Amino acid sequence: MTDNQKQNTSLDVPICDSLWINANLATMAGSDLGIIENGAIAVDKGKICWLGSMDKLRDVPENQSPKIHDAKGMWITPGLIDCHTHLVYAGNRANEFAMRMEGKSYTDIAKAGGGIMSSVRAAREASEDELFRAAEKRLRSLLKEGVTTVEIKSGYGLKKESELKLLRVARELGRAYSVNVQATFLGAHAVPPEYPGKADDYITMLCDELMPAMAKAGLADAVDAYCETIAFSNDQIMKLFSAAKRLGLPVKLHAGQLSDMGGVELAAHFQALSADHLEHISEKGVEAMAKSGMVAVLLPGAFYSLRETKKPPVDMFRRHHVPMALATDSNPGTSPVGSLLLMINMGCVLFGMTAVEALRAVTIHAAKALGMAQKIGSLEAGKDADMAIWDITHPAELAYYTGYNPCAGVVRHGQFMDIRERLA
Ligand code: DI6
Ligand code: FE
Repeated sequence: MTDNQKQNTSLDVPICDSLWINANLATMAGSDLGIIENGAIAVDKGKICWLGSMDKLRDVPENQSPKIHDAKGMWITPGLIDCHTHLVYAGNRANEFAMRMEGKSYTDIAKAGGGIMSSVRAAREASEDELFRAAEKRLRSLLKEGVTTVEIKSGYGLKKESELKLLRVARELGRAYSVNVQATFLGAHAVPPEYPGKADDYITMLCDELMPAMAKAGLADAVDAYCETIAFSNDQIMKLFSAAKRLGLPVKLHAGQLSDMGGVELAAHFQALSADHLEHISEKGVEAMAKSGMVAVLLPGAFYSLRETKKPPVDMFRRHHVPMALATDSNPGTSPVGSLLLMINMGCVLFGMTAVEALRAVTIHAAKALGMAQKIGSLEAGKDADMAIWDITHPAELAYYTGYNPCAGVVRHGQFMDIRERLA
């Protein structure tokens, strides 16, 4: 291209309040990493207003003085998104982990009164402040790794005030750390002791009493349920999802984790945002997901911690063009995980995803699993300026390392946050 042509295609820096220069961009736009080497990003009022190659930029107009950030050749990706966590809980279940390592099964422990019920007792007893302080340690671990959006489920209260307490703590974590928190109601996580053998009555209480109160208080952005032999049936979930739809809340579903109950087909009928776990899903279920545009959220932390052997059908998701997301499933029983970067590595090593798939799985596909792909998940003009800055030489390093965090900083709504400051 002649200098004159270049001159014609180049432009003055657009009106912006900050400009990131000398950066390699992995935008996740399109169908791969969307790489722009030696690029720049202009941010205005918390949104990306321009991005492209540095050599397209002429000068900053005289009447402008954006804050210039020199990335010095580091990589910038969209802020990472952990789209499936049970982050707010009290205590831990390390004792149960030890029991499992001595041969007890997760189901045996649950049947003996442990498992989710153990965490329910702890969460009901804990104050909001105690729950906040317990959860913020886990949130800080994610934020250090460039996470800018976290989905947080309830599900350890299983009665009105306790469930609302967990959702309030989730909202408060978002405010305190200026991280984007998507709160999900998971009252249908297990049948509480107040309803012994009366799962139907419990679902009725959720639909008629708890969920309307929750929606009125604006405490949840979606509704989830646990479709499993040890949890809730398709009919019970159908009733719950119908109530969610009446309240204008999107749905998602824990499905196919230990068995295939056809829950995914049911979720597709309700245009669910995602189905999560999916180790036991059938091809018919994958086809239903493809048809309804659902995201497959894969949770290698639970697979690993439970020492499962049946892997989710990654190749089937590929063949049917079902987008795959990865998340920590951070919870005290099956996935006490503090690292989303490790999930990227496990998505590749344990589940056979490519590095490109695994990186898109914690950015644009995770955004889609939260119904937020128009707002976050890729570096594109008009989207929120939520970005992560990495001291790496290629994005594949984010899938390559285990136990090493190359995150050099985070930008949330256009505001640079020095990780050290943010977590002081
Ligand atoms: N699937 C899981 O792996 C977690 N919940 C769910 O629906 C387990 C949660 C726990 O054991 O506390
Ligand atoms: Fe989960």
